[in-house]
Amino acid sequence: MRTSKIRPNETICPYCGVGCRVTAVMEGNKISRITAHDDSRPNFGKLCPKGAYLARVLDTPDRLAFPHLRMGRKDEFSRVSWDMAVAYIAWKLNDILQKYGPNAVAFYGSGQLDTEACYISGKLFKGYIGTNNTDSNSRLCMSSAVVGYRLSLGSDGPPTCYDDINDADLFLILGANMAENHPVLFQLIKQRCKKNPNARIVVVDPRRTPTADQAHIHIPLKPGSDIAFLSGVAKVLLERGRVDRPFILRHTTGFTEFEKYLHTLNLQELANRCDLHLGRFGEVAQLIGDSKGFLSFYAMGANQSTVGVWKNIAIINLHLLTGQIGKSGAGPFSLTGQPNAMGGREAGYLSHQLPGYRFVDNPQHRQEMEKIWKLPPGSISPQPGLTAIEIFESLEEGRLKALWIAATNPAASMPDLNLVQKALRRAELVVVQDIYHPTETTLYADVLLPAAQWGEKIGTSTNSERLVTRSQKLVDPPGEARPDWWIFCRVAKAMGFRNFDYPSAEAVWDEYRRATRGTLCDQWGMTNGRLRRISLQWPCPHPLHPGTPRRYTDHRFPTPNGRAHFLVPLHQPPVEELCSQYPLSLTTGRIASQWHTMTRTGKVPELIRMAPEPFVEIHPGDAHKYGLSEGEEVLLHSRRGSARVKVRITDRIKPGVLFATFHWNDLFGPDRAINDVTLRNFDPLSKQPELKHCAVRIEKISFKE
Ligand SMILES: Nc1nc2c(c(=O)[nH]1)N[C@H]1C(S)=C(S)[C@@H](COP(=O)(O)OP(=O)(O)OC[C@H]3O[C@@H](n4cnc5c(=O)[nH]c(N)nc54)[C@H](O)[C@@H]3O)O[C@H]1N2
Ligand SMILES: Nc1nc2c(c(=O)[nH]1)N[C@H]1C(S)=C(S)[C@@H](COP(=O)(O)OP(=O)(O)OC[C@H]3O[C@@H](n4cnc5c(=O)[nH]c(N)nc54)[C@H](O)[C@@H]3O)O[C@H]1N2
Ligand code: SF4
Ligand SMILES: [Mo]
Repeated sequence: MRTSKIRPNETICPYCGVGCRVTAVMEGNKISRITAHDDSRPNFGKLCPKGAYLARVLDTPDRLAFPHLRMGRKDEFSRVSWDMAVAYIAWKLNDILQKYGPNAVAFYGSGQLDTEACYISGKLFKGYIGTNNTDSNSRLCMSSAVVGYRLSLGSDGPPTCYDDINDADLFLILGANMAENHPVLFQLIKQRCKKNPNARIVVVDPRRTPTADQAHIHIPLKPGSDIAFLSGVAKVLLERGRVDRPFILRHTTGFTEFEKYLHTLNLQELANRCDLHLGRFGEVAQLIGDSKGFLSFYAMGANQSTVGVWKNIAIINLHLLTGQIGKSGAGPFSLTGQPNAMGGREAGYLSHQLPGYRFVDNPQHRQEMEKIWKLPPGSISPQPGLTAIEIFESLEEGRLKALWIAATNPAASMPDLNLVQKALRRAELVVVQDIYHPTETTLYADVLLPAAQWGEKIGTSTNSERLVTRSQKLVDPPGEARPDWWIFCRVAKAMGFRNFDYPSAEAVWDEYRRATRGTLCDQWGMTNGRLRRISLQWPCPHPLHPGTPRRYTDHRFPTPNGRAHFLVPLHQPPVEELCSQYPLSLTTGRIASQWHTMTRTGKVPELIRMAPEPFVEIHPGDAHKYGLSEGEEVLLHSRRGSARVKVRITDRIKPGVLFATFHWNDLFGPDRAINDVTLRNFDPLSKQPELKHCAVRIEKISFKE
């Protein structure tokens, strides 16, 4: 579908990866409200409440409008000039580099930075400082999807696009609560079902979520048992001959081993592992077998697991088995969480990546980037750097000395916050670049750098369907707040590095798009002139190219032999076993009205009213067992810490399982952070932590007092 022209005052919503286009209604030089145009792709006039209330988050009393510095952590912050803040950081970093070498410093960024900022932070740290210790909150979010795509199909990046929804007749939504977290995209699915009454939605989630409410089939499996479930479905497809043998023969490898593995499985045993009736495999297999367009959407219920990569691979296996990939209406479609987690990956912001889907451990890739960055050969280290959890572990152990954090709030959003707090306290230098102060993380900083936020700067992002859109500047940032890319350049220059003189975001974009030329995520054809007018989907290899809605339509995959791979998934239950002391499984996630650690959405009264307090969902049977009543405050305890929440009794959750959100944190009072309770164990392949399960017990507060 052709994309409509970007209108004046039209920009992109800075919340979820759906990437809705929003239009600001201006009153003088202020945004008074937000609307959306019916003919603007991808949301066609639709918005969710978070996007609709965006105008409220710009002018708030806690906006960080000036750089701040303090000499000791017990001191108050003082407002300083940019020159002073930048000179201090440059001096401190250079001192640490001289004493301990480049691997004593790290950068922790975010899928909420625009591509320009992700690119420049990588150039500074990986290129000029010479450390690959630059990771992002995507490590908690998308890294299992990244590795899954790469192992199965040869490259990161979804093959699909939103238009596929209109050609699909089966939607498998696994570990994703789209009605709350990707609401506009879910509306497109619902619209499709209305138009085509034969279309079906299957939701695989241990909770009966608002998404499950609207599904034709809900599979309430045991948390962590997805691989058993997906393998069971694959086995039934094979047994019933509902597989696409010509596709498998021509376009895949590894089928023989996969088939052998399926033969060894016992369906009843799999059903027991999932805590499901045996018949459910056949029910879903039948729908997949009959489907002309099978599209699967998956998110954190798949990724945030110690077997997150294998869950991704198990989903992709179903598509390879049935040839449901590389054609319209079909394919695996990982849902991106943040507005630019896709662009960040393209810009190479994880600790093993370089721009253009390149890798630090590939000599040719390093050479190419050294040339673009005008660095002598050998400047980029071949060692993948520390990942999110490892950064905080190293900081706590004292091996890492300095951490620069931008557009993420790890003192609230990382698992096992006790570790994070100890780590930040031990660091010699903590720089936090945010749009507000205080946040849970700015409280640990030595230097605060004020960033311009959504609507206050020009910046580019890629949404879930590889659609690249340029956001416009609508208003001036407050005080001396500046775009993130500008801040990185300023410090780079103060550290004595050349090649950070960019007159504008567009100049940064030009260098970046050149860096993607000829790569799998080619954006060379997306000139500034074009992006000022329209959005484009990569690959877009030359300035007249219309962009590519769908990948792999020739069924050639970017693997050495051009074939996609069947891989035998490893099934393993969640790491932390339940025991008599911690008998309940806690899963964590989101609700529709709030965004992450609430730094923005927590300031909008209309959104707060939709869900005013932190809660825990508990099954009526469990509530009875522990003598709990609706609305009472309880403490959740794990081996690591505790959090205080209100009881919400509901049969939407399975017996033995609890659900809480990670939205409310320390700024809302003591014991509010659910990540004091969660676990830092991660998938060994993707290093993504298991935020969807830990063992807890529930305690009445009255017992304690
Ligand atoms: N309103 C709102 N929207 C958001 C966000 C937000 O903060 N608020 N954040 C954005 C971001 S960054 C992200 S990553 C996405 C996340 O979007 P989602 O992945 O949809 O969000 P979650 O609520 O974390 O988890 C999804 C579901 O996984 C289920 N689940 C837990 N364990 C398992 C399991 O073992 N198997 C299966 N199959 N399911 C399981 C949970 O019950 C939950 O319903 O949302 C984006 N959109
Ligand atoms: N228990 C549990 N924990 C989780 C998850 C879970 O499901 N359960 N999900 C994980 C996932 S998927 C994610 S993505 C993370 C999200 O966790 P975080 O990354 O911590 O999320 P936010 O609260 O959105 O933090 C973004 C920060 O950037 C600031 N900011 C906004 N715009 C800008 C900007 O333009 N520039 C700068 N410099 N700053 C800006 C905001 O004020 C805020 O402080 O949480 C993870 N943590
Ligand atoms: S669906 Fe996502 S991108 Fe669209 S308005 Fe809501 S939060 Fe913004
Ligand atoms: Mo995320």
